[in-house]
Amino acid sequence: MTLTAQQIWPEEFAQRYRAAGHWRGETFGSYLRERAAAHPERVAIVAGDTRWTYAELDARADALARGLLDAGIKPGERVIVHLPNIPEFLSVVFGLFRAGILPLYALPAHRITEIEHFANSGEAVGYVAAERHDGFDYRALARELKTRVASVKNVFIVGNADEFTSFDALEAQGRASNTEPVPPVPSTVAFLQISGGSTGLSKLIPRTHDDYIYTLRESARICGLDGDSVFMGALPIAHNYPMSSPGVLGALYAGSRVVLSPSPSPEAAFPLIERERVTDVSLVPPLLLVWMQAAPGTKADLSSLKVVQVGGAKLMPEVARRVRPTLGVTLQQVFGMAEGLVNYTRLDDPEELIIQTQGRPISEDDEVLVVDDQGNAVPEGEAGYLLTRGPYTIRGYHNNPSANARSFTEDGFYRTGDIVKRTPEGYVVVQGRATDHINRAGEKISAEEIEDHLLAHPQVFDAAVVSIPDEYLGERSCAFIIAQGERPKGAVLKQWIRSRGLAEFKVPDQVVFVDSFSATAALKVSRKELRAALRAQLTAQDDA
Ligand code: OOB
Repeated sequence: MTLTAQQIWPEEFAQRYRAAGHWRGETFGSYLRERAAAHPERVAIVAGDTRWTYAELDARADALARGLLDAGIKPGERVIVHLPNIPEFLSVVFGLFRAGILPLYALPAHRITEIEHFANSGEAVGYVAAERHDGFDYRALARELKTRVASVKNVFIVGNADEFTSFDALEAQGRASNTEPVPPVPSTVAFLQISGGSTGLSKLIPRTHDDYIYTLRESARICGLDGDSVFMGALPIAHNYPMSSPGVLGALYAGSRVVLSPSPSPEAAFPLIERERVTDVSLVPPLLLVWMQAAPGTKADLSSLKVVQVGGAKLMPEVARRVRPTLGVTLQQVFGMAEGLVNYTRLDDPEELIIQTQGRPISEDDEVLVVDDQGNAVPEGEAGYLLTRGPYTIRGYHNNPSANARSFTEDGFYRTGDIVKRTPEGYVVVQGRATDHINRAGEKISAEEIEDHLLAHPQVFDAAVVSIPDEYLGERSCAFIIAQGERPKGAVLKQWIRSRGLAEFKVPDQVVFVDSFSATAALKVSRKELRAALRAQLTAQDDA
């Protein structure tokens, strides 16, 4: 698959980004090969008792590339990668990259409804999963997926594969093969990431080798990663943030060691930090709170930690202020999006900038506009909608003209949906957002998507899903329901969402029954205004 005309950067921009040295013609396959040649014996990945050197990761990626091509998957085709934080995540994505096959990343929490949507919209031909994770059997999901989406022909399972191809068999086959993968073109799409799904279903985000590797190189530099760094992947690494800001891929770019934690809980992560002398980790705000609560009482030695990054959702300044005293580390705020733009506070910034802002863009070529409803720039220091374009922000979603018409301006700026202010130093302070989704501990939930599922329940007449401020999660989801006839129990509706094959984080935290949407709310013309009125109503009750 090559980029469609709509998605490609106009030639004058591409030339500028190349001339500036941002796009250097590297590919994922080539950078891993170079690192493996430079320091073959250095440990690249640690997970449990597994330790792979750079040479080993490189060899496994080669074998998997051959195995995948021999299985009949063609360069340019898409394979869904639905794996938890295990080493095979990295060997298979590098194998796919090397074969020119595109990984399409799904989160471990996703279930059949989401995976089916990704498979259809990405026309996926393959699916890779682990046998089980967190008590869920992904083989059952694979079976269902194959019956629902005819294009999915190949299923590879890490562990006991049952009727599917085992990952070990795939790799062994590749080791014995002479197939020579053709290196992909750096300016073409390397993988598809998924959007937070602010309106309706998740959209697919096409990222190229050139643009994404630029962010890895710069992120690793900004975050101070080098051959002595030990980066922990604690959040699910399929997320753009722990994958690339600088994430596991940025750490491997820098020749650092990656330690994968099976869970981000202090119980799992702290002993690993001590054992592997972890120096850097990325967290979301609620996890930061849990870590700060657990750190003073832990027996584990956390003294190796140097930098804790926090992003994905707004970090409150009063929490930010406690990070250095509690954990003895430098805090780095990260405000980014899978569509592109990433902002970081710099490690040597004055403490107040680190505490009060969400940082500044990676690149001098990131164009950032803060505009009002009419699209005019607001005066410095005032809040407005954040628009952006640049050397690693997409120009369009995969195969989605209607979303593209909504989300991009005619001159190629991405409408982030975030409301921000800018400081005189050019740092961004996130104020809120214009789009109607719930940011639940960094997981984005589309109100519309959940409302549609609720409306499918026979006892639901109408539903509005809104975000409610939550001390721990940042935001939680609340479903306002007008029942059709007898009111079902809230728990029944929650179970209904689960039974629809959706990720657990999308199950409403709270269900509130109302007889009607209040007079003011009902008068509102759009769903968006209705949600805002309901949110205000509940918040007012909570305050009373
Ligand atoms: C990251 O990526 P996504 O695609 O899951 O979500 C992007 C959205 C942003 O538009 C913004 O609404 C919110 O998440 N967000 C933040 C934030 N970081 C992300 N809101 C307030 N403060 C922050 N620090 O979440 C993501 C991707 C790459 C790096 C970091 C985060």
